[in-house]
Amino acid sequence: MTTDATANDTTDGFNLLIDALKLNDLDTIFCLPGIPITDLTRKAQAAGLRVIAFRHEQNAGNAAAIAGFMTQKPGICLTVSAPGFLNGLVALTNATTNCFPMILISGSSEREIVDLQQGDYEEMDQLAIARPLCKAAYRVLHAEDIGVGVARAIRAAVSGRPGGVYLDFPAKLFAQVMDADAGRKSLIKVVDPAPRQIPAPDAVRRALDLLKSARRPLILLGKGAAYAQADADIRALVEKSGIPYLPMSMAKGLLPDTHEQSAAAARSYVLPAADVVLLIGARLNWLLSHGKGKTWGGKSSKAWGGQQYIQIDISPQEADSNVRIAAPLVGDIGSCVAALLGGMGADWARPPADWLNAIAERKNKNIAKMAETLARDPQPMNFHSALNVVRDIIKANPDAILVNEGANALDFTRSIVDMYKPRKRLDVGTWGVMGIGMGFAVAAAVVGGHPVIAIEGDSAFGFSGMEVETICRYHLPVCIVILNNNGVYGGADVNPTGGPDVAPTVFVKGARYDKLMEAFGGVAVHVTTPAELRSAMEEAVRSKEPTLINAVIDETAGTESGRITSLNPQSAKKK
Ligand code: OXT
Ligand code: ADP
Ligand code: MG
Repeated sequence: MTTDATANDTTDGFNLLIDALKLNDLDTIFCLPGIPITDLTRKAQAAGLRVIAFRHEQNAGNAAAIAGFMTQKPGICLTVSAPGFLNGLVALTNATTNCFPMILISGSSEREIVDLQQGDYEEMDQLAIARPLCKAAYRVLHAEDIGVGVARAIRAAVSGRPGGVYLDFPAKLFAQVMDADAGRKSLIKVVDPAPRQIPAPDAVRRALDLLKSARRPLILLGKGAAYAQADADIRALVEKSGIPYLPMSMAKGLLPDTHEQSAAAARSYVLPAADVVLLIGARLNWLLSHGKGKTWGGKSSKAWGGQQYIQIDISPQEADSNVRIAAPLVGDIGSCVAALLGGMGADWARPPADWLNAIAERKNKNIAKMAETLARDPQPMNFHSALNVVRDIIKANPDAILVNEGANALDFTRSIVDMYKPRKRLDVGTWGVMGIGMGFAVAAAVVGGHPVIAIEGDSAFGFSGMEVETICRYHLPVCIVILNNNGVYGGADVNPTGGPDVAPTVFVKGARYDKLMEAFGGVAVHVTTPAELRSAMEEAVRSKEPTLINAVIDETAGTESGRITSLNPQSAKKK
């Protein structure tokens, strides 16, 4: 240990940082130790914090980000300097893109040497690099400023639109000693870090007037709605209004997917057909065709764009970012939804029956078609027959948290596996980024308190697969199912030259990912049928043992890029 601050009347940078986190109820650190933060991780553990050490900083960062999403408290990620910092930065930027609150704290080299570019150990001007890639970035140079630095980071992460914050701690800071009493007094317990933002009454009235005028209204729930933890009021708004709703991927389960007002199974019908759309914590970005594009999936390519929008968002700059927003409602979702509910009155008329009937007709047709597909038992197993099992397991265990990444593995899971409770589906988010899997799974198990089921494409898993060791080390109740189709989107591509190299999307055929779990003492299962998958998953959920199931899927069952094939330049040209 490097600190001399053993006397009762002094403290140091290490202890002040730990105390500042504890004072603000930030009790978990996701990290990867090394110079200059190794002692910090030890001391934090000794001080009673939960310290979860990873094998790669990106996974620790992803864990912090999703812990932030699940708890509304900034997740803390701690890394070493330059390379560790850069590894964590992808997760910090992804968190910011997704509006998840997290704080990346990185040790850094000596300012004097970095600024003169004299070649310090892991030299890098980290603050300058982080600043454009996250919501806010601060450096602390003096022990007496640690309290302020942590307080500013917390406020920046969770107030307004949540996001990622970088805190730069030069190595020398940790060992700085100061008077203990002065140190205590320098710390700040942040009061009301994410203040409610009450929408203006005229904005509420405007929104209600527009909603009332709709003939074909639709509510769109985004992951902001899931983050806001206003679950009861959101459900009350949907049910009192009688308006059909569509959940974005991570908003699934905000109301049970089996809810009669869910229009998820008629998605490509309702989006172009709706006349007024109420967006709750969802941006009109690429995932919603920018509010003017075409629906996805290839079959229906009907353009949409004639809608009028009401948009609830905490960011006053979000409205009009893609199309005109007729009624922006700026405020926190809890306050906005409560205000709408309060203004609806007892005489609120439910949407016209012809709209509801038209949706029901499409929805029932799609559900029947899905049931038919799910009932098949092809050899080899395909995405549907495997995910039919996962669907049943989640239905029987609605508290389980589902982590999901891949392309086909992602898209099929989203539409096949119903969610029943809020914030139970964690996935690739706004960027469609691969590599969140094991970081999310670890954090979900640590802060979620329920079994975790990670449904992974074999490519997706590879980005964070080494964290299987972390899952075993902390003995976490995580069941990983690898939908193994031998590659990126599938394994059937061939090298057109006939040369010895396989095609770029193809992996080793018949790879046994279960052996990776075996190496670290977890439960490893190899399955080729739905029945085997079912019994392995049931046992994993029952036993809560770290489990990896290598599920062999027909290598021709997927499509290029899953549901978003049209985003490939080549495919777009072909259309
Ligand atoms: O209405 P229609 O008829 O259209 O039908 C829809 C619904 O109505 C219906 N539905 C239902 N029917 C019946 N019953 C029920 N309950 C029901 N629910 C729905 O089903 C359809 C579909 O519904 P959905 O999904 O709601 O609607 P839709 O139209 O698809 O929604 C549009 C979108 C855009 C909102 C949605 O598709 C979406 O959210 N998509 C996200 C896509 C995404 O993010 N993909 C990940 C990125 S792909 C690519 O980038 C990959 N990479 C490159 C890479 C990345 N990403 N990152 C990094 C760091 N490096 C590289 C890589 C490497 S993916 C990838 C790996 C892939 O290989 P893997 O092995 O991992 O995975 P496999 O593909 O499995 O091999
Ligand atoms: P999705 O991908 O599910 O459509 P997005 O990430 O695009 O969701 O949108 C989330 C939106 O929610 C962001 O615009 C963000 O500003 C907003 N948001 C996040 N938290 C809150 C909150 N507590 N109150 C209001 N808006 C919020
Ligand atoms: Mg695959």
